[in-house]
Amino acid sequence: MKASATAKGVLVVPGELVPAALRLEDKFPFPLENLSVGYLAAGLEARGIAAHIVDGYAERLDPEATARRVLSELAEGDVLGITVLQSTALAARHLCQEVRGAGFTGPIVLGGWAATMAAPELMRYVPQADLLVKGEADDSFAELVMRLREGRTLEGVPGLSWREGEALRSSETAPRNADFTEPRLPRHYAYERSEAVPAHASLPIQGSRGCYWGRCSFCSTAARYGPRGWRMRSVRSLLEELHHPAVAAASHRVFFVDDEFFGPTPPGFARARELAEALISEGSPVEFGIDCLVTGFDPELFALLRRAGLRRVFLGIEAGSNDSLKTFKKGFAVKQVRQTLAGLEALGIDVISGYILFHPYMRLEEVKRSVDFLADELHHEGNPGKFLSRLHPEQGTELWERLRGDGLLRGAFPDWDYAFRDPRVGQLYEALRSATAGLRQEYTRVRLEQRTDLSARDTFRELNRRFRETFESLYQDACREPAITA
Ligand code: B12
Ligand code: SF4
Repeated sequence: MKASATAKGVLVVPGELVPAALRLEDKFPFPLENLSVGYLAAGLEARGIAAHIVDGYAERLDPEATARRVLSELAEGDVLGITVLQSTALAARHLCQEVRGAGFTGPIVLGGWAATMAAPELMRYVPQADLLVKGEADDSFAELVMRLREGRTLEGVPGLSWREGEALRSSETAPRNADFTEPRLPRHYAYERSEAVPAHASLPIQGSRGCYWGRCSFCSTAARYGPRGWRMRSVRSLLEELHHPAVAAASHRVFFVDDEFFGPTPPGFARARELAEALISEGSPVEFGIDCLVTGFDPELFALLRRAGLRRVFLGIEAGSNDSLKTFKKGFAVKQVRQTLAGLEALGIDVISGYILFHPYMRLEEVKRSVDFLADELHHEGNPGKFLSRLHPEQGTELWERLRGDGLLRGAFPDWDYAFRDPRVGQLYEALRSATAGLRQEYTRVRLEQRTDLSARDTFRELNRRFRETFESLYQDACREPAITA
């Protein structure tokens, strides 16, 4: 594991193993560019180290194509850094196998969410990797590359783990959260070649890190940063990024990828007001979207944000049953969801809803309530697969720990799964999946035709009607089964 004195950093977002036909960002104007590698590249460049980015996800490269692209950029002696989510660990492993198979002997470094939440498991899962950095690595990755270039000791790099024989050793310097009031601006690499970004995608901006609420039981952000672990950027710094010539020229559509745009805290609400007033007084042409909690809605503030360019809000609604909301520790009830949805609709702001229909602790009645809420109150006439969305237990989250403690956790990293506490819920899920496979295929077919006409909408409506009919019948069957709790 040697880096050359002039090593560059090659940063990679792994490509999906199976090219997905319908990804979230195909339906919504989410960002495609990945800020993790954008911030790391800026950190390297600030130290005079060249950074090259290969984004297999954004470019829809499969693992083989991602590996070929990486190998065409990677010189022996460079440092390869890979950002890994739990869902992309398999693709990351595949990439490492290909790169080592092609003879690359330089350092391979893993980082990102999976590295932070499940360091030993990820290092065991990807034996080709030499090093792993936990936490925010805006500066520590550049520090690591510098030391590798100069052949200095790696001891003391914050959050670093390395191998010693079979054992995994970790630095005594814990990962540090970057100072995020006035951060170094990330490299918006996807916008350096405008044809690389689809027209409907938004440019990502991160206005804060962590989430002040920080309690939701399924959420990796809550597990990583904890309650009150929120840091916000100043308005000055946000405007600096929005005014940057490359950003201004590249996109009139921006998405704040903050987990929770307002914190939610009084300083966070005050910052949103200050930003909105600044954008309005500039006559800014930017349209933007945010993620926020249902409880963050304030009609007067949102009316101001709407004037400043707010057009869409991603709301983590998650469920249509109060019991499920309690299991998720969302801190609000279905009644507040209704009020917030009505308020946003009145202002003409689009809602993108996060929904987890099935989870391991739900009772049968909760399934029925959540299906009805999604169909009747969220006016869902899209993908029938949304009714089959289910919790993916992310390692280190409260729900993952609870499942482990209750003996319901199944599988292994990164493919964690679970048994439903009420087996009837699990059986209903499986029965629905197989009975509605045809409806989901039909939906995918129509979507891939990219039709936006009324007949496509009628087809979606009809598919949803048939889905509910099937659901009602299978739900009644499930209710007739005796309740046995696992
Ligand atoms: C915007 C977003 C999306 C967008 C855009 C993704 C993109 N291209 O960036 C869309 C909607 C497409 C998306 C999709 C998904 N997402 Co998403 N997403 C986010 C969100 C809200 C922001 C991402 C971001 O820009 N972060 C800002 C960067 C700067 O932070 P960071 O990633 O932590 O990076 C820092 C460190 O981790 C570290 N680091 C990161 N990479 C590396 C690499 C190396 C080598 C090193 C040394 C360090 C390092 O240094 C960075 C700088 O400080 C995050 C939550 C979050 N706050 O990150 C969820 C999040 C990453 N998403 C998540 C999930 C589950 C998904 C999906 C699987 C959802 C789904 N069911 O389809 C898919 C996966 C798609 C994919 N293959 O990438 C989870 C991941 C959980 C986990 N434990 O793995 C998160 C954390 C949400 C959550 N709280 O649970 N997502
Ligand atoms: S509000 Fe969002 S980011 Fe905050 S803990 Fe809940 S799910 Fe996570």
